Amino acid sequence: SLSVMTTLNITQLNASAADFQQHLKLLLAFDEKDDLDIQHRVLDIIADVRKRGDQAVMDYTNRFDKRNVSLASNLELPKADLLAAWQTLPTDQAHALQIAADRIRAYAEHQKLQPWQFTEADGTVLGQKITPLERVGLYVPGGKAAYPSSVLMNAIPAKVAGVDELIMVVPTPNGETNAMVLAAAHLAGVDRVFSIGGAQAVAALAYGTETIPAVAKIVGPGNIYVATAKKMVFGQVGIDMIAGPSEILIICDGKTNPDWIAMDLFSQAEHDENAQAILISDDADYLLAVEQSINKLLPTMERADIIKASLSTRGAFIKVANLLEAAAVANSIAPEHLELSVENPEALSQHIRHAGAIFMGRYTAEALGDYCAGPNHVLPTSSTARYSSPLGVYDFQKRTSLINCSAAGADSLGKIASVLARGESLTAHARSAEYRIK
Ligand code: HSO
Ligand code: ZN
Repeated sequence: SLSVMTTLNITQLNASAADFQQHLKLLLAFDEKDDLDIQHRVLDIIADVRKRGDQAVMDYTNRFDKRNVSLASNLELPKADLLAAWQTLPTDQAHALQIAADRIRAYAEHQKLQPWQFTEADGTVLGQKITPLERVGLYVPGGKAAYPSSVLMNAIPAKVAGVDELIMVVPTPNGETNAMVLAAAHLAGVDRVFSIGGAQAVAALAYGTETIPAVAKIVGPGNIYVATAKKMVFGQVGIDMIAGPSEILIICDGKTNPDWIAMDLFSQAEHDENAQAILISDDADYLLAVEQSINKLLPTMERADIIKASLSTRGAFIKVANLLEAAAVANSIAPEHLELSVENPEALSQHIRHAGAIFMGRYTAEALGDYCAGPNHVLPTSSTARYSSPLGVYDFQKRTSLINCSAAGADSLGKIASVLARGESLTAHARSAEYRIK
């Protein structure tokens, strides 16, 4: 059959147009289907796992993953399988995983929250104690979107935080495991792996079954069933952010090789039809040059269909008057990834307030951050960078307040507390404080 690659139509916006903000809003709008049907199914699965435990998990696993498990202990992958996966990995892959893991770990070490305390004049000591979470669950999707890099990015910060037991769940449809995912789990120090997935895995981790231990927090990406289940068990356990489709925003001053920028846009567009890749420049001719690069390079891409769908529905080129205006537009987008492909990225970054990660300068391809630069690739999407941060060691650490009153402190603070407690008509509070007044 004759297939002709038609040229791509990318939305073109001009930041000085009167209706720019309106258009931008439409461009960013993304409705994750709020499917009531899915919610009901997930709710049923969670209730069933709570009620029937292992048997429910086995039933769903056999049904959805086409398995034939009749003994709950068979849901666990032996640790030897992880070691074997690591030992039989092709050497170039093993080497690359090892370097990536080392760099992710070294970066994470810098993120560790430290305990602190200070002493007041009367001897009262106030402080904050830091404790790792005891047990954490890591969801890893099965099939195509099973990224070994995501195993490293989620597991390593947890282990650096000092989490006692890290439990991975990964669906193995038809019993097929992904060697590189298991090797990454071995490298990252995952403690136990269960070959289960979907809402049933999330429910099992949240509430525990006879075989699967309950965890304090569940992290990791998943499909709509997994995301829905995570939202539903939130409160019973902690969860990480719910990741939306990948996003990249590039600000370029028109002096980077347009092929590089086209490929950087592709790199996130290839994740998903709903991924969002946007280019901002103060140079209209440059935007045209990148468009030409896109049309030249697109037919060479393995995932051309996904890239095309993403760029034509959610991609955009935005012309700005200058780089300051570019920074303002970037802040209103609050992208997951922001490339500053400009002469002086330091100066421009001073004007950036909202972004999950900033990639500075012409050499810093966002893809390096996805794998091995060191910082986490689990980042806030869908403008949530306005209020949230990359996944990090701090997400696996808890803070506990410490108060140690001296006798003098109990005296002076007791008088204050007494007044406030009586103002709230809480007499036991008042008297408890008053007993300790000299
Ligand atoms: N860019 C993705 C992470 C990833 N990329 C994994 C490649 N593999 C997060 O937005
Ligand atoms: Zn990526």
